[in-house]
Amino acid sequence: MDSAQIKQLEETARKLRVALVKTLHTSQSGHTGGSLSAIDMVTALYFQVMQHRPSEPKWEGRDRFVLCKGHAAPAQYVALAEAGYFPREDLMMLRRLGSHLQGHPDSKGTPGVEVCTGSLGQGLSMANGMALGLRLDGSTSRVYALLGDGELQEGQVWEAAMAAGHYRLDNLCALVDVNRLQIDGEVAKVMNVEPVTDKFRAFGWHVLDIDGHDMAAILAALAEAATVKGRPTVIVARTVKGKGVPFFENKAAYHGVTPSDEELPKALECLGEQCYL
Ligand SMILES: Cc1ncc(C[n+]2csc(CCOP(=O)(O)OP(=O)(O)O)c2C)c(N)n1
Repeated sequence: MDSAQIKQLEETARKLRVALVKTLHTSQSGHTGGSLSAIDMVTALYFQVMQHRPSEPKWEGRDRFVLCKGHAAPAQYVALAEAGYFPREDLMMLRRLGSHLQGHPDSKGTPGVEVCTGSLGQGLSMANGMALGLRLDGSTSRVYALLGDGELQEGQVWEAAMAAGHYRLDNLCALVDVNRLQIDGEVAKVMNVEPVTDKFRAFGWHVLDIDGHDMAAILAALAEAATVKGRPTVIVARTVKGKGVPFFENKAAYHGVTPSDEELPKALECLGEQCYL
């Protein structure tokens, strides 16, 4: 992958952040910080790494994506819209009654969403099931599961981590968005989950530790994960909550607070975009 292709993906990530900020401003409800921190990984997956067909969401040969930290649904929605799963205008219906874009991913409503998530801790178990099923079918499809670091406080995550190691699920790649903040403050203070890398290694995983906003590093890690045999891979991605809008960055307060009328133009300007409101 040359530098022009990486620049192109970085531009896609910027566009997704712009769409995200506009979407959350319109809905006035939803999760800003943890969506922005995950955008670079989501971009790499949907626009470079995953095999998928927006015009045929249930295509058998697709790779599967599980948004374990389901509250970051807007990050997935802007990627799905940009990829062509549904019209971009639908984003303006986020969290509206009757809309297919619920506050957390709904596989019954939204094309491209594999499973319902939002209750933290359950996603990796579902990803395990998908990976086992694909292996039984002799499929070459891969499963990608995106978790939050606060989510690692859920005990079920570690049962799933143990099972994935036990069953040697090398078609599974977990990505942990380590933005160091959860809903009510610092993960380290609420209940420390570090050292995350050592924990996954102890459960038999291949472990990579990267800067989750470095597109080249994300792509290299995902490429390495696809070559690992006999073990699942976890990419521990160090990120910034609210990434891209400096006055949202590293602030737990912006976990579930959306951009106000005053903040919208400033946020868009930070993202290199004019505001025409
Ligand atoms: C089982 C469960 N408990 C509580 C919540 C409420 N909740 C939503 S987001 C969140 C914090 C999650 O922190 P983290 O995984 O670090 O997410 P991020 O910072 O990446 O947004 C909590 C506790 C939930 N969705 N599910």
